[in-house]
Amino acid sequence: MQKNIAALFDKTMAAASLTSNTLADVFSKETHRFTITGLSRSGKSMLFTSLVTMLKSRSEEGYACLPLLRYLPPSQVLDIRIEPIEGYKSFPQAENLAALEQGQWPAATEEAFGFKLIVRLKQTASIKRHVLPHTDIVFEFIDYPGEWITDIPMLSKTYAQWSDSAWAQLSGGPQQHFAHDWKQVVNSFDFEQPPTPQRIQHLVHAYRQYLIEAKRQGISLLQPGSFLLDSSDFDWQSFGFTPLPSSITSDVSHPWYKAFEQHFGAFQDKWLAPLKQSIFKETDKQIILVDLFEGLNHSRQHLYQLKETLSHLADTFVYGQSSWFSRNVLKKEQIGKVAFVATKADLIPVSQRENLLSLLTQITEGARARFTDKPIEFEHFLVSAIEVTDKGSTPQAIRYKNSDGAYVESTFEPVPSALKEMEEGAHFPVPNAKVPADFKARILAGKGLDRLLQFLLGKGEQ
Ligand SMILES: Nc1nc2c(ncn2[C@@H]2O[C@H](COP(=O)(O)OP(=O)(O)O)[C@@H](O)[C@H]2O)c(=O)[nH]1
Ligand SMILES: [Mg+2]
Repeated sequence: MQKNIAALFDKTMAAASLTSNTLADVFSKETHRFTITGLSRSGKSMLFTSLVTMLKSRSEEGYACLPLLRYLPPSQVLDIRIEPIEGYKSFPQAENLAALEQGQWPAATEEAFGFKLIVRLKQTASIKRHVLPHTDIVFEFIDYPGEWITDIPMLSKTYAQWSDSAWAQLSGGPQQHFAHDWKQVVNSFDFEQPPTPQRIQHLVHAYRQYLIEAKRQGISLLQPGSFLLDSSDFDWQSFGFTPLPSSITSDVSHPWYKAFEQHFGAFQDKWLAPLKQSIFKETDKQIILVDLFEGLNHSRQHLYQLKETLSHLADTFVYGQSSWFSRNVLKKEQIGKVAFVATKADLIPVSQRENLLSLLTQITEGARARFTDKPIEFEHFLVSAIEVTDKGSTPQAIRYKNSDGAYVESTFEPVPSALKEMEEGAHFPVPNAKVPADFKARILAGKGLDRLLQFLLGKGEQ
């Protein structure tokens, strides 16, 4: 059954506006909505897990790790609470920690989860202090599968436009090497036969095999990403579609064109439009997580492809809904703030992190260029949600537990600081580091979260 997620989220919105029913609440509550977003495997879920762990450790164990001490000083903070957001399943913090305990990474996200962070501050202005003892600042975080985000741009395309661009896309770049089987299926397919559910399923399954394989091989622009998830709310088993050769998409009377155009329309109306409404809502600040290691591990072409993907997604990432821009930037005459954050920085020695930052800045170039005429300020920095590696015996080395559980040292060539420094055919092997037994201490030792909190909590001052 198709769940009506639009209705679900409308309920949440209504509830949100009703809770502020006392005067004190109206004046003492400030809600900020943040998008911490990124492609699948960019490190969203791990980052949320770490943030919640750090905050809980502060409020439950009184242990304030450094970044929190600086940005949420105990002298000002009365209390920090984590609560569910109505209408969303609660973030699987306990499951994620249980996985880490077992030496495994948190499971891939297949649906949306939400949580609120409520920071209760002491009221500092003396008049206000008599009326209201405190101010609550509410931060809302939503975690969702990265596969969804790459589908949002499909909303503004017709089936034929999408099909032609997807066909061209899978015929070039590193992904063309994984599209052979799919193309062969299409070449030997008899499109004179009518599009029955069985024949459609046959094509959809072949196309899905391509998506799965390309994803495994580090390709980032895969549409529809929603088809990659087994437990998708969109019923791609019955309403699936695939790109078709232009000989078919150029003939609007072709039965296969008609069938896929109809399914594509259902995908847009029943799935993408409500999804965009509910998840990619306007937010105060955006943080876009970028994993550069998948690309470094594969090839320079993969990094170019990542750059292209980020540029394609720039509108989705930065605007969310187009109202975000007008509401938060134009009306308030503010400067929009967007941070691009490279994750998993613990996978390379500290001495190489400068290069990684420079590479990140180049990878986001195309995305940023889409906003040159807008008052948006971009920041770049690195994080590690968990510091799984240790310093090595030289500045070029790190130590970690490898997949066999042996504690090893690896010495690194310099990370390329620009795409042109990476040679054609070369790749930068990334260590396959295991989740260590002392994971909790390593979460609290994560790097860059202070910068992230500063970005989130800063009042937007320049
Ligand atoms: N070394 C290291 N690996 C990380 C870190 N964060 C994430 N990872 C790896 O990246 C994978 C994907 O992270 P996840 O948070 O599930 O990404 P999501 O798909 O954006 O939610 C994890 O399974 C880990 O292998 C980090 O801070 N350090
Ligand atoms: Mg996830």
